[in-house]
Amino acid sequence: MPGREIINLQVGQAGNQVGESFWNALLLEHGLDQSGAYVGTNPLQTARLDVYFTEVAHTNSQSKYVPRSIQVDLEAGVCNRLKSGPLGKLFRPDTYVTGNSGAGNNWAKGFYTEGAELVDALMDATRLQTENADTLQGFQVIHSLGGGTGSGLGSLMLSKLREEYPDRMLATFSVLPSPKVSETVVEPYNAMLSIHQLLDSCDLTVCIDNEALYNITTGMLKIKQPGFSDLNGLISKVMCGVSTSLRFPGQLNGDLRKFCTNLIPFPRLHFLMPSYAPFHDARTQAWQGTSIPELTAALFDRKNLLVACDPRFGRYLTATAIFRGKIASREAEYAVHDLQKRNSHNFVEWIPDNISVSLVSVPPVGQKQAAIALANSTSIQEVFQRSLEGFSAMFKRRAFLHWYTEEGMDVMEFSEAESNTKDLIAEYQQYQEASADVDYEEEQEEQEEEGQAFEEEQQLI
Ligand SMILES: Nc1nc2c(ncn2[C@@H]2O[C@H](COP(=O)(O)OP(=O)(O)OP(=O)(O)O)[C@@H](O)[C@H]2O)c(=O)[nH]1
Ligand SMILES: [Mg+2]
Repeated sequence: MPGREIINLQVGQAGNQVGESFWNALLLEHGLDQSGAYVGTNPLQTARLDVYFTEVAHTNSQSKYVPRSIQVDLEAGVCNRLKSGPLGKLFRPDTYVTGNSGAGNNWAKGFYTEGAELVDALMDATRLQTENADTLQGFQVIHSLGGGTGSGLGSLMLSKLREEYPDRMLATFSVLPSPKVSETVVEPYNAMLSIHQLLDSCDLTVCIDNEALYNITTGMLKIKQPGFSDLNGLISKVMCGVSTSLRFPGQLNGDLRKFCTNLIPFPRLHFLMPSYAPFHDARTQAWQGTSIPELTAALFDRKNLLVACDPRFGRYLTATAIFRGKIASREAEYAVHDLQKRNSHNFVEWIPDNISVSLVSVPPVGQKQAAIALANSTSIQEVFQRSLEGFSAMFKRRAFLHWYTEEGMDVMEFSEAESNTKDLIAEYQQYQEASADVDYEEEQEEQEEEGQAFEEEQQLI
């Protein structure tokens, strides 16, 4: 039986702020008010509410739906704002886990010192949630990679979850730092130390790049000085979009495991890039294309990606496109396959049928139709390259390292993170260049034969 419940964990400032935006959007889509009471009319809204919500008896006649979510931060400020904000009554009070120091943008504090002190409480809160789940499918983590808590404690938490729930799926929505949005100089350190962990300790990472969000808000949406709420509005659209197949009945990729099966051909290459269309310009009320082929073209266009890289310079290993609203499935399938045919050099030919298409009749609130894609493209190496350059420039001179070593971290871990990221970039490049002509088995045999010949030669000598 496929798994059902997902537990959301939002960690650190970005995690909780993005999380608030995500839950707000989810409430609207499922016809729930801000206290979790159902006020909608469409039965599709309630069919799979149990994926993200626990139903609790509220009054005699009505239930309340409580998010299956844990809110974590090493300082209490952001969580306190959440508690006293419009969603204050939504979350269970015992699902907040906070410290009082913060990690001061230091990954080592999040992973080794301050965070390590909070992680047991965090796992206790998680256990309370898992014990109430019938068939848990897995966890989703929302965090940033540039600070100290979401990145460091987020990584520690993932390794603990992997240890305790080895057969459950672990997905992350990870916000990558950009100098256009933040001025903290050590962010490339924190990001790369996190990527080093994410490679092993989770199954799927949806990459959300503040650089791309900044470009979309200032360029396409013409917002002069975008704030986090502008960026988070875009993230929640995408989070709702990619989770539609988990939240509405009868969908392709209906649980996290199927998602991974179809999108992740190699376990390390699990960093996915989301895209969305149409982006809506609130001021001009302009729509960025309405026909299905236009929506489809936008999904595979660099401008609509939430990751700052250019897919034209890489190749798609896999992708999934989700269309929302009243859209004919034949038309959607045709548009996607037509695009793929016309740009076949951008898709690896050794994974046939590597784009899946699904349809959800419920559109996002306030829109008639929309489309979302999640792609596994080798061009994402550009993002890792950007982090690596920022990292290596400082690491060469050992700049700012004392902040980390003072927390007991070994410099070796920095070197390992650097070489692991270099390897990852090389792996993407290798699959980008791989063609279907090579017979893998033959290649393996040849290599073995060569090896044997070499050994025999050695023996003769
Ligand atoms: N998109 C988005 N990015 C954010 C938000 N808040 C912070 N960031 C980014 O996240 C990074 C900083 O991480 P935070 O999430 O603030 O840090 P933290 O996890 O709370 O860790 P510490 O405060 O260092 O303990 C920077 O790259 C910021 O630009 C947010 O609400 N939305
Ligand atoms: Mg913080």
